[in-house]
Amino acid sequence: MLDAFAKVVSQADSKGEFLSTSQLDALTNMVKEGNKRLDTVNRITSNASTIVANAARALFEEQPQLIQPGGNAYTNRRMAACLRDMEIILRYVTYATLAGDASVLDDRCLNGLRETYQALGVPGGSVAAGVQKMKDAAVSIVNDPNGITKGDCSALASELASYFDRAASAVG
Ligand code: PEB
Repeated sequence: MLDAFAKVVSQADSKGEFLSTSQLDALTNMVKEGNKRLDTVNRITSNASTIVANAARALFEEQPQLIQPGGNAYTNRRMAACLRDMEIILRYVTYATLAGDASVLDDRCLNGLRETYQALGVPGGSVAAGVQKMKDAAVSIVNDPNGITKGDCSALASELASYFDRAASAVG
C-alpha cells in the first residue's frame, strides 16, 4: 500500500535516482491543495450511509430482478451483503482519495473481487452499476458549493471519479 509520496520514493529508489523536479512539483501541489483533499474525504465519509443507501435504491429500481425471488439481493442476508459490499468499496475509495494513490484500493479491495463475484454468482455488471451511482452522488456532494470556501476542485473531483471507475471496471 502506497500513498502519493511513498509511490515516487519507491519509483525513484528503484532507479537509484533522486526525486525529479516534476515529481517534487506534483507533491508540492498536493500539499498546497491538501485541505481540499481532506474536505473531499470528510464530505464523503460523513455522507457514506446516504451515498450507499441511495445508490442501492436506484440500482434496485433499475434492476428490480435483483430483489425478486432468486435475485442476488433477495433475502435480508443477501441484501445486507450487497449494502455492505457497496460500503466497503466506498470506504476504500475514500482511502485512495486520501492517499492520492489507488494502490490501497487495488491491493485490499479489488484484487480478486471479480473472481469472488463469479464464484458467488453475483453479477459484476450490477455491482459496477451500483458503484457508478455512488460515484455520481459522491462527486456531486464534493462539488456542492454550500458551506465551504469556494475554489477549483475539478482535478480532485476527477481523481475521485477515477477511483470509482477503477472499482467499477474491476468487477463489471
Ligand atoms: C466481497 N461479497 C460477498 C462475499 C465476499 C464479498 C467475500 C462472500 C462472503 C459474504 O457473504 O460475506 N468482501 C466483499 C468485498 C471485500 C470483502 C468487496 C473487500 C475487501 O472482503 N448482490 C447484489 C448486488 C451486489 C450484491 C448486485 C451491489 O444483488 C452483492 C451489491 N455480495 C453480494 C451478495 C453477496 C455478496 C457476498 C448478494 C452474498 C452472496 C451469497 O451468499 O449468495
